[in-house]
Amino acid sequence: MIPEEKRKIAQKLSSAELEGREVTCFTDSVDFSVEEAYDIQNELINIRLQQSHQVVGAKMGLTSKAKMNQMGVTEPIYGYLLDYMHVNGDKVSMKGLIHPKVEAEIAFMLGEDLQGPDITADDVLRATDFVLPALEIIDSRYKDFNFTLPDVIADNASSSRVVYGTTLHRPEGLELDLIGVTLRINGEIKGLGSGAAVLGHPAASVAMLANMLARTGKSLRKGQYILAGAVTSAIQVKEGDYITATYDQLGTVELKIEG
Ligand code: OOG
Ligand code: MG
Repeated sequence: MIPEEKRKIAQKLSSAELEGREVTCFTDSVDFSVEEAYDIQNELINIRLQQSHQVVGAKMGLTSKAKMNQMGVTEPIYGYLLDYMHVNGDKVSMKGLIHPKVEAEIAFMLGEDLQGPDITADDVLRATDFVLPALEIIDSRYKDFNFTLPDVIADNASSSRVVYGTTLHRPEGLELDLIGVTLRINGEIKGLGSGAAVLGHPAASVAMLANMLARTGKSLRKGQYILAGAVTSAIQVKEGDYITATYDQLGTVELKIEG
C-alpha cells in the first residue's frame, strides 16, 4: 500500500468521526496488514495534530482472552486518546457519536516516560503517579460496529470519549489484578469483571503497550493517561442512560448520556 492510499483512508476515517457518520470497512476493497493499519492510524493522529489537537494518552484494546478469541488474534491493539475525547464532568453528549458502547477501564496517570522494549509491570507501577477508575466510550466508525483487525486499528481502536473517576490512588498497596468491577446502566448490572481480565494484570497491559510502541520508536510519556483495556464487555448505550461503574479499592465513576 502506497503512502497516498494510507492518507486517503485516514482522511475518510477522520471525516467519518467528525461528522458522526459510519463507513464501510476498507478491507472490503483493499487488503492491508496490521503494520500498515498502524501507519494509517498514525496518519489519522497527524490529521488531528494539524487541527491543533493534542495527544493526551493512549489505550490498549482487546486485552481480554474473550475479545482476542472473538477477533481471532493473539495480541491486543492500541490507539491514542486526544484532548477532545477527555470529558470534563460526568456527562457525554450523543452529538457526533454513531453507536457508542461503554466499557469499565482502569487508567494510569504516568509520572515518568516509559520507553520500551523490556518494560515490565513493575516498571509501569513505578512510573505511575495515580491509578483511577474510568469509563471509556468506544464508537467504531464502521457500519454496525463490525470490522477486521486492520480496520479497527486504522480507526484508532474505536477511541471516542473517556470519563475519569475523581479519586486518585497511588499504586502502592493496590492489588490491581484483584479489583472486582460492576458496570450498571440505569441501576441494572450489565457487566462484571476483574482487573485480572486485563492480560492477567492491568499494569502488564500498559507494559505491553510500551513495548509494542517501541517497535516503531514510540513511547509513553509523563503526564499521559493510559487505559489498560476493558475490564467488562462493551455495552451499547443511548441518550438518557445513566452509567455507574463500581470498583473495589478504586471507588466509583459515573456518566450520564445526554442528547
Ligand atoms: C476496539 C476497542 C476495544 C477495549 O478496551 O477492549 C477496547 C473495539 O472493540 O471496538 O477499547
Ligand atoms: Mg477500551
